[in-house]
Amino acid sequence: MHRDFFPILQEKIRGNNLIYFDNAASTQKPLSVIEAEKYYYEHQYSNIHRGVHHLSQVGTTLYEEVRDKVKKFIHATHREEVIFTKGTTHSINTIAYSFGKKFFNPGDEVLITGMEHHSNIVPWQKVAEQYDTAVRHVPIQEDGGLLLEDFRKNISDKTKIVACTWVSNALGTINPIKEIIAIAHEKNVPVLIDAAQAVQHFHIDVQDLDCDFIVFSGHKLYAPTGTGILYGKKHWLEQLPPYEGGGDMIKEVTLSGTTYNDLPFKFEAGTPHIAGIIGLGAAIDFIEGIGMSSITAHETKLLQYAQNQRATIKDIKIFAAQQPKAGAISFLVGNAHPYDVGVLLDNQGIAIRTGHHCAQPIMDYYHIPGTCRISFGMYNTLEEIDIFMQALQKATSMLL
Ligand code: 7TS
Repeated sequence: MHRDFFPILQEKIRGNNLIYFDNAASTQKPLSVIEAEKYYYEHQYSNIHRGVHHLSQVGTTLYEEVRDKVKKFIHATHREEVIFTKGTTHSINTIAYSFGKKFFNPGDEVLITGMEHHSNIVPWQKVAEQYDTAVRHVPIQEDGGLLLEDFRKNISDKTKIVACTWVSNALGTINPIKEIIAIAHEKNVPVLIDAAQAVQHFHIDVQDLDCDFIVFSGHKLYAPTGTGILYGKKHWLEQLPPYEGGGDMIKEVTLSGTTYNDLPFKFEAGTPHIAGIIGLGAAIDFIEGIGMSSITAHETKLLQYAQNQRATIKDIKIFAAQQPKAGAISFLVGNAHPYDVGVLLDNQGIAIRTGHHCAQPIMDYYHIPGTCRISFGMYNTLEEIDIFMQALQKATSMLL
């Protein structure tokens, strides 16, 4: 599906056709995204939001048009609810810092889950420590899911915010995020959704979800690295203090004090990754040209096919096999070390991810050092899965 748009898929790896199954780490870029960045640098480049000159105005218009595209893409109510960041990690750090500074007090609690990526754990721990606030978590279950009942049990008057991933990067599990948001809202607790592994796989509608904050990275959405989105409901963002200080985020600076700019600029200090954001706009155009629902349908077919092929691999254990999933499958074969499996597959031109996937609490829960993870993008095919299964058989027969 749409492979011709992605130049890198023509590459040979050690003489083999590249099979790229590491899309949860980052997706490859279509030519239109690469060209959009290149065109900007060749014909339109200068800094934005500052100059009266032609190029600065062109750049500002292009950059701000992407804000409107993102607003439409996630169905936000207001364009100023869309903040450009460097990525998911930067977005979560922004909210953890700003929300914590405004609302955390000793004895308060942040509720996360046992299946978060480190970037939805560590920022909360760092900020909570500062205010003597506790970070609690909803435990992961043996089947790779979370229980709604555990959210009900763990949200109390002390809970200031819930921060939860929509899709687990390490297991692929899709969490019942709408129900989680509803449970938190019953107790007037806002929710931040980490959509880093969701936004590239299915349609997001922030008004339908009623989430308070949602974050994701451009580079997992076929867009350039160094770009990300922080969406927040306007009434929340208006209340929060800025995270970083510098140019663009100010209204007036004197040597004795500063007043801050309005949304969204209050959260966008310094020169942003202008070319990257323009590339993000091109990626959204590209995805909308194909249609998110056809991407979802194609990837679901790949996932089901790959899970059904597991019978062909002796001693394979797929984690969270019964859970609804998007994008990723995590597995181990016998006692073969994931790293060894990864190297042997790489020798055959197949890129997979091995290790703890920056989700060490999940690995601790299962008492394993890591897993092998294959993760799909819109351009992967059933034939690639067949080749992968044969390569995996070959690799594990050497190791076991
Ligand atoms: N949250 C989730 C759920 C993620 O999967 C990732 C990156 C992040 C946050 C951080 O995103 P970043 O763009 O700011 O780095 N996940 C992965 C992965 O699974 N393999 O490499 C990066």
